[in-house]
Amino acid sequence: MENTGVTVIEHLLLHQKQSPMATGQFTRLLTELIFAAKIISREVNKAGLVDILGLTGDINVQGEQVRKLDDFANRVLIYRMQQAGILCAMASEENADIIEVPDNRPRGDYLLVFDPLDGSSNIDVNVNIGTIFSIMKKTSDRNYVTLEDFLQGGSSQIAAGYFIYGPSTIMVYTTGQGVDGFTLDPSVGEFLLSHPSIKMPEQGKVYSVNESYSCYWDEKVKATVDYFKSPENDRGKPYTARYIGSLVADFHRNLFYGGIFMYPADKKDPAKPHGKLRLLCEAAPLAFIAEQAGGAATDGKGRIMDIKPTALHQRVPLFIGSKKDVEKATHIMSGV
Ligand code: AHM
Ligand code: MG
Repeated sequence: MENTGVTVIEHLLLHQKQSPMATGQFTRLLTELIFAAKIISREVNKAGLVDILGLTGDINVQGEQVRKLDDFANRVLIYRMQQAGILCAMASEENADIIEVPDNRPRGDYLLVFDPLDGSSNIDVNVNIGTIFSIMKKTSDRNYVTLEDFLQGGSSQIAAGYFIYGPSTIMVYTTGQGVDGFTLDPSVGEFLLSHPSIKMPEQGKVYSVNESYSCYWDEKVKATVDYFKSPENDRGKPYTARYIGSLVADFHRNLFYGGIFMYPADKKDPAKPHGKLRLLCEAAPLAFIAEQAGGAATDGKGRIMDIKPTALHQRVPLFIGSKKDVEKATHIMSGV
């Protein structure tokens, strides 16, 4: 008989069984999230066929134009997750403030932060995009949620992951016990375990950075990028440049092939004094995955996972990927 594989739900239930304290709430949360991602995946797959490409005409909290698919993904996630009865509140890259679960819906203790459609400038040209998520628990015993509840360091994450909508739709996630990847089999509508216990190569061959901003970089960033391009680096030959402009896709490639993704601060660009990427919905969840896969993530000085956020949409410089490559970048960045 055909080996039909382990579904992500079976995988979750197996882990739930191994944890005597588990109540099933977390499994239910991920089940809802997976369902929302399947809906988004379906819509992404038919994006060229329906009137869903292009801009909505709105500007989001980040000052960027909102694309229709961005908006669709955001609304699906908010709606499904509000109904689930496991969350007390959410935060989305697209919304200025936290999103509370309405009073008439049951609430749980979990907090969900997400980037509904990362890499959205690529939507209209059929390049990989993704949904990034981070799950935390409310630590206060107040019966309401405030911004403060969300300002937890990356190390407090209970789980983190992403869905990448590419030639296949893949889910990668961690709960702090390694990283597993699941591929959506569209014929049965299930995510099947395709990449168990993912390990990132200790050193890679790829560097990913938007080099057109080099005129805005300070000397340390320039020296860091020059290192990866130099034939005199630790590899003895230049790294290969790969930059998709979709963080989730650049990260996913480097997770398997090894390498480093960099989005440094643009010191001279008033729009990006702290880089572009957001700590809570992009850098921290991917840092959790990178570390669990044997990689690393820093802001050029210290671990992303150690940064205590001060604002919901805080941005950070990001150096993430293979351990040796990130260590090298951090070493050069800190001028040691
Ligand atoms: P988004 O979440 O609005 O799509 O923005 C984040 C994206 C990342 O996916 C990507 O790494 C980066 O922005 C690309 O930015 P740039 O075009 O400045 O290189
Ligand atoms: Mg993003």
